[in-house]
Amino acid sequence: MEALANCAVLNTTDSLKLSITNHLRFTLGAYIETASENDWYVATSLAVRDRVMERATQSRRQHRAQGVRRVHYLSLEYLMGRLLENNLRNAGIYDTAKQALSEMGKDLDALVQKEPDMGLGNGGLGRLAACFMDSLSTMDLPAIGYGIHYEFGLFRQEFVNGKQVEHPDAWMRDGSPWKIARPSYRQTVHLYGQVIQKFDEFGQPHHEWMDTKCLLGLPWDIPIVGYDSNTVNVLRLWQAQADEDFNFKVFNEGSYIEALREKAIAETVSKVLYPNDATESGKELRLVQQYFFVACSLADIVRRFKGGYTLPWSEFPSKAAVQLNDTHPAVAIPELMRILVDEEKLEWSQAWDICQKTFSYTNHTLLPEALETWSVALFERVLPRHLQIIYEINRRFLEGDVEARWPGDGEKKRHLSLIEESGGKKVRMAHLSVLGSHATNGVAALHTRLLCERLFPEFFELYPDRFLNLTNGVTFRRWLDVCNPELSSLITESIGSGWLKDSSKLIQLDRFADDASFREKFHAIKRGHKVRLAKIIQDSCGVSVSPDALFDVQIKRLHEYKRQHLNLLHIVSLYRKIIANPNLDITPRVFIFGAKAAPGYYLAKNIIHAINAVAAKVNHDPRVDGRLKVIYIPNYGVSIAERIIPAADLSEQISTAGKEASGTGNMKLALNGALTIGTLDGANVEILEEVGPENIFIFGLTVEEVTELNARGYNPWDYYNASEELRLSIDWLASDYFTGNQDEFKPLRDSLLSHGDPFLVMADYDKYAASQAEVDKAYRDQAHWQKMAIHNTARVGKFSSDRTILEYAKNVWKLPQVQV
Ligand code: GL7
Repeated sequence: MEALANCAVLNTTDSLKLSITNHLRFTLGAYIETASENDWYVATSLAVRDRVMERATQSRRQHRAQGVRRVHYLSLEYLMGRLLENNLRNAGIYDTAKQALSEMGKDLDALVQKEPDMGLGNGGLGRLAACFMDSLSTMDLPAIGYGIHYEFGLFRQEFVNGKQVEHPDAWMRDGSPWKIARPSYRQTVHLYGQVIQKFDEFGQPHHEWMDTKCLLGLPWDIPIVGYDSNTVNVLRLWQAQADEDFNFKVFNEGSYIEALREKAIAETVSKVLYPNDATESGKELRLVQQYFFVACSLADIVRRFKGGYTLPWSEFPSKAAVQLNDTHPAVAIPELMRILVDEEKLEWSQAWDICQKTFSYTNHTLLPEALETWSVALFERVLPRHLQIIYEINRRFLEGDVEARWPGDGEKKRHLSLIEESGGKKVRMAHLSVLGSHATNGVAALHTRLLCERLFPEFFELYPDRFLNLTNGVTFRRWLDVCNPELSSLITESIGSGWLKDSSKLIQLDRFADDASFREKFHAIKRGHKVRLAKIIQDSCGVSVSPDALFDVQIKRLHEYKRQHLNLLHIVSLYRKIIANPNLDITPRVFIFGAKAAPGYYLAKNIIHAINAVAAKVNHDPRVDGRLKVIYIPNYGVSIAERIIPAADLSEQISTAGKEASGTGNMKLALNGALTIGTLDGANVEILEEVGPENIFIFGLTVEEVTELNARGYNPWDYYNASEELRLSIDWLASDYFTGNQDEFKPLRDSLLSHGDPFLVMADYDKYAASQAEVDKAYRDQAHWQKMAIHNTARVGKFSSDRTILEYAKNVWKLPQVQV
């Protein structure tokens, strides 16, 4: 029987062909002759899934049998992108599948494009979670990712007259072959209601949370295939459902529509991803989303603990580590306390000890507007028992450790309290996260230093051993092997295989920088990607660009601190120079942007409009004669990033120093041989250390200089008045030249001048322009440029998410690697 089942999932061409045809016929009910491309994509994915699910079951069984500790990664966002090609390559059956399909007259590369992106995240934080899932499986670590099964992911971006317009992203309208419903693990979640104190027969008080509203959470599992590993972990995403299909009483009274209303309301909880990046909006639905997925996930973890072993609760942390991806899941801390104290009747102090041993917290930002707080009034209404628990945690903390360290110091207590008292009481989720965890980490060395020195100085003083740095990384499978298979093959030909799983081997490529024939191949691969991207640009933007121009790329969320407008001002200035001097000798460049703005972020949207308006002029001005092109590729996301990154020559990482916690796009671009122009911010600092100062363009104010300048009193007008180039560029941009309306970009101009230029664009402009002039010069010496590019690829092995994940496993989770 088993032999029969196994031969149906062999990794041979014939077995795959059989699986695909069977899925076409029996799962999809399609005729092979008339099946659509989408049918073929689905059938192929299901054939792959069959092979992978077997390994998922084996992995689970083995982890359970060995009773090993598991990590549970809690994240409100997972930016997975497409899965088919990634899974085929990671499972080592890409070539077999390509062959099988080609024997059936189908082109795998075309089918792969049929898959919609799974865009359940906003930016770096969500994509990091996806890279981590890949590394956890690849490194054979027992793990489960938990999140929300959003019906609508990040909005689709369109430009109408150069302005961003948002459309819903119905990524799973046609279902998804990768997800599997697990109705037997459904959970019930309580919300709202009230808390009553009751007493048992011995006069001991306890709390009962009653009159609650109920929601159901249905889990969907997505298998995560490791590269060259048998481990298949799962990503478990919760979908909200009403706890009764409809209200029979109302139904019987004849109001069918009313009866279904409650159901519709319940389902809104997992309906849509909040489209804000690094900011929080304090909305009730968002708090409900957070609690919903946290409560489902913890109940799932507790179910596994109770079902699998008969161990005392003190052993819980030895079986389960829980990582909080930012503060979004921080309500897990009072939720575990509630389970342990109210339901399992543990002593408070024992429960608290278990909590702190179980949780660890990653901070991803220092931006004050991104540090989550919840109004106490809202919190009390939605989660009354959790608020009581938070108060009790706070009371014990302030009267205990804080009082012992700083006796009678009210000021210190105000700083450290979990409750912010000024301007309407608020719960500080970052404080709760630090206090409820045994480890708090930043995501780059500089960021961690600032975390300890500036964001949590008192916590750091109290608990110095709880803070550590874990510099971010990216999976080299997706961000090199899948998106740049040509370069991946060239590397393997040159230094052998193995580097995809042990990125420290990549350094062996370094010596090839001096090999002219290698440089030629490296360059040819880059050029091939530029040709391909040029075609995409032609199709999506209607602009033709030369693959021999320098491709200068800024791809990331649109945010003032990331300073796309600094880039834009430089473009405007080049445009002016070309018009002023028709024979200007300048390296032809294509400036490529990709970025979505939060729908309510008006200034960010104004910047998008400005870039598009400048693009429209520059690209069609005969005086420019093709020397400059400005391209804004719409609807930036994982799949288009996979096309842009291998084609980039220059990587723009130009945030105000101290603002970008790490960045991960910087790593992906360097890995694919793009040179960085950047500030000493986030992980750029470490990229500089790795590639060497001769292979990167660093400019601008340092963190210390930014602090000093602000303390001195920064006045952007000084820079405006001092630099004619800058002044004319800004005034021209804000004139009617680009849109016919002189007020169109007033918000942008005002932000830089009358509103004080909070991100120091003006202060860094001259140094940026000078650095760009160096880039211009350097690109003319192609042999040297290629050398620098090869050094970048060869020297960024540190930035593999495998390295990051192994550091988490060793220093935070204490997890074993388990061969399946
Ligand atoms: C971010 C940081 O801004 C970014 O620098 C970092 O690389 C990423 C992953 O650690 O996390 N923080 C944040 O709130 N978002 C990020 O991308 C949205």
